[in-house]
Amino acid sequence: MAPNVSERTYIMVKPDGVDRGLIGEILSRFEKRGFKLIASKLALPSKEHLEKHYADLKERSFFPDLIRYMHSGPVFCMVFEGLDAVKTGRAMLGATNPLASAPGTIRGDFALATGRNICHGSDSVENAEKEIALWFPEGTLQYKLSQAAMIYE
Ligand code: RTP
Repeated sequence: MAPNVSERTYIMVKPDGVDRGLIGEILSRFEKRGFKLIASKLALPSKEHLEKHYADLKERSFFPDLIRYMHSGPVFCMVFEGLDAVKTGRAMLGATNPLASAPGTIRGDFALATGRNICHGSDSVENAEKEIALWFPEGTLQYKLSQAAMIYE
């Protein structure tokens, strides 16, 4: 079976990452890895929008703090496409708690605390599709990278 090079993942630089000037660094890591950027924007989401994004966590004790943190400034929203985009994206982010994140991962290089872990990445293909629909109701782009043959066999 041909590999699925069209898998999509939703990656979001959180307010602390935007404030610390890490948008370019994070975007660049995904670009350099070979992923194709098919949507991006800076956004100031409402609390209601963030509650939808994190709906699975609404019973957790940290939920109010999480929404407050995510609502403290702009976020930078991206959709990347490529082979195993979800799993590889999570590996590039590192663990939820930066203490458990290996150096070389985004959180392992730039974060210290779980509640300020600078970047979000979808945790399953199903959630990626839901998150892309929530953050990019206008849709994503379709185009070919001229270097695709140098990234995939
Ligand atoms: P994310 O959704 O932001 O990519 O993070 P994740 O999958 O690695 O972790 P998840 O369990 O979905 O938690 C979402 C975000 O909530 C904050 N959090 N705080 N204080 C705590 O114990 C705690 N646990 C999670 C983090 O910002 C985490 O990324």
